[in-house]
Formats: sequence, structure tokens, C-alpha cells
Amino acid sequence: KDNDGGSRGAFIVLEGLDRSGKTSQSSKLLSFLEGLGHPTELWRFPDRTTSIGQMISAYLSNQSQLDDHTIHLLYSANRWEKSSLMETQLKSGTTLVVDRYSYSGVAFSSAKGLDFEWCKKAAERGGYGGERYEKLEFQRKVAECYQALRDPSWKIIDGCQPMEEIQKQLQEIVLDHVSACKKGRPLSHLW
Ligand code: 2DT
Repeated sequence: KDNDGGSRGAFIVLEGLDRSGKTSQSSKLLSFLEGLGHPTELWRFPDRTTSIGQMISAYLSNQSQLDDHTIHLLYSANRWEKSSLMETQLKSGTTLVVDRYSYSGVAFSSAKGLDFEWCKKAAERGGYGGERYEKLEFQRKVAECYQALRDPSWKIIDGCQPMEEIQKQLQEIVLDHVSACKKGRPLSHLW
């Protein structure tokens, strides 16, 4: 339900290579924002709890094989299935901290060789471990694709810094954005 006259929540996305610390930083950020009394939820994509998410999870752990275009569209569908809840939450004043979103969708698929523009359009139309993408050479390609996606809404934090330093910088950026949203910054659509 819209909180009439109330302010909307902020949409905060953390993106980066595998093992860059996004998940730890997101949960610290959640505690920080909750501690200040901002209603906040932590989300992540892929959301492996849905049935589409379970197909993605099987693919990521190499239990199933899927065509590159097919898995790309499943990631996209996995975001679409959460999109109306996302909008409801934001409009009701809840800030969402999201561990990966559409930028991962484009960066990872185009790093595999899918056409960059196709990935962008399809995305919206519709110590490395053992998971499929966790290989150094592939991560280099993902990094290049992230660079090509950079836009002015991005704030870059150097993930090689100490954890506490990263969190400090993140908190500053996020608080600015949370207040801008409170003051009525309109909700817009990505791509
Ligand atoms: P986690 O390790 O963060 O759960 O991610 N990925 C993710 C894509 O290729 N496309 C997408 O749209 C999304 C959201 C990045 C698992 C892997 O899924 C990749 C790493």
C-alpha cells in the first residue's frame, strides 16, 4: 500500500565480481539502516527460493546445462517475478538493499559472448569456489562488461580496502540516497 504523502524507500544495488564482499557488506548495511530506524529489507538475485530460482541454482552448481540465452532469460524472469513486490515495498517506504541486479544480468551474459545490446534489452524485457562462473579469466571479462555498463547512478567503492572502511563509505553514500528518496526523489525505471 502506498504511504500517502509519505516518502518512498531507496533502492540500493550492490554489484561487483564474485568474492568482492557484496554479501557481507549488504548485511552490515541492513543492520546499520535498521539501527537508524529506516525500514529496510535485504534482497538478492538470483533469488534461489522461487521455482525459477531453483532452476538457476541447479545451473550454477553444474547440475544442469542450459543454453546461454535461456539462462539469461531465466535470470531476467527471476527479477520480473519479484518486480511488483519490489515496487510495493519501495512505495510503502521500505528501503531495499539488493545483492546483485540487472547489471549482473548483462555483465555476466555478455562476458560469455552474448551480444551486449541484446543482453540489455533482453534483461529488461523480459578464493574462487566451485560455481560455474568463479574462474579468474571469466571474472576479468565480467569486470570489462561492468565498466561498459557504468552510469552516473553508480558509486564505485574499492573492494580491496579493509571491510570497515568499505562499510563506512557505503553508509555515507547510502544515507545520502535514502534522504534524497525521503525528500521525494521520484521512482524511475532502469533501461
Ligand atoms: P551469487 O553468488 O551472488 O548468488 O550469484 N548472475 C546473477 C548472472 O549471471 N546473471 C544475473 O542476472 C544475476 C542476478 C552472478 C550467482 C551468480 O549468478 C550470476 C554470479
